Amino acid sequence: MEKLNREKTIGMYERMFLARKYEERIYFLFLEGSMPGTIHQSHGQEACAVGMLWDLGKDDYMTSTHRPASHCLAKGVSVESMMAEMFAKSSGCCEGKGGAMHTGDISVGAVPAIAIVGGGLPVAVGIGLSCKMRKTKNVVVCFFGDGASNEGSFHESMNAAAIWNLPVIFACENNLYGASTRIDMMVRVKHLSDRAAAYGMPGETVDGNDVFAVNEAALRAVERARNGKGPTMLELLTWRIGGHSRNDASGYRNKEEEAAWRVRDPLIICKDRIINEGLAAKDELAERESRIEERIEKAIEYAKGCPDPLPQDALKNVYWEGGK
Ligand SMILES: Cc1ncc(C[n+]2csc(CCOP(=O)(O)OP(=O)(O)O)c2C)c(N)n1
Ligand SMILES: [Mg+2]
Repeated sequence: MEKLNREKTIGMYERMFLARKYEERIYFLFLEGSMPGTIHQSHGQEACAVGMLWDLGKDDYMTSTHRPASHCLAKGVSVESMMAEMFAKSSGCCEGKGGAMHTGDISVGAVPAIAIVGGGLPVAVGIGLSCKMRKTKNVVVCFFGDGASNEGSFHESMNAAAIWNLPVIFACENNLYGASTRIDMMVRVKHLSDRAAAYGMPGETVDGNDVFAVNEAALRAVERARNGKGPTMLELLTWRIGGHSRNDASGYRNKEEEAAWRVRDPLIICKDRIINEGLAAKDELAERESRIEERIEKAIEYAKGCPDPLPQDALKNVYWEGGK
């Protein structure tokens, strides 16, 4: 096992903790009825987001899904602008028009999330083509779920990225379910990463709850992409702690399954390693955690106090036929 860098390791832990607490607070705010819309949450999948995106720059891109909170926070979208978006405020990262399923901020390379399952894949390929044509050396990380890997857009996008040798990293978060349907009812390959071979690109299955394993695989894939060696597919094995969406009690998963994944919580795995390797003591981490919790509470207060969007701005930044 490689020796860990203190600053980076603690930074990755803090980012995962931020995403976890953000999602926990959103859950309660949502149940309270203070937020409009719906939610698909990413608790349990934080290591995929943070491990994949930690080493990217603002000029590198990320496309996300209907479950975008961890991805966006990991790419550097501010918690304040995300919170304001959740309250549908004009200071939200999408001016209050996107909501939970469409968060993003292009100024940090987070393409506003695309909630159509499989919809982000061709967009990522288009961005990859643009990077290649402009010779920018930037890369695109494209997140999608196991369910999305059965969409036609997955196959077409993988093939296009391969034949054009594009700097795209296909990051499949295999959380074993597409809504309530278990993966083994939907595919006959052992590993979703086996599908990469069909398009002539490397594919790897990684422990998606171990931020270090994800990050090592991401660094290999990013290096290939930056050096003109083309796309990679990474299958990140993970598990969502919550239900599919707001009203899902996950009755299709059993207690044993839940217990087995709970002990593999990505935050616990990361924290244990930080402590075991002596990078930080428990007290230091607790202090850092409480600063993050304070920041989230402040973001909630800030968001609640922001103005609502103006009716006359309803069509601003909306592209429609006949619009300007
Ligand atoms: C094209 C399309 N079909 C169906 C839906 C409804 N839907 C939203 S999420 C989802 C399941 C997606 O599963 P997966 O890709 O594994 O992502 P996960 O929810 O597990 O993160 C479905 C069917 C949709 N948004 N888009
Ligand atoms: Mg899934």
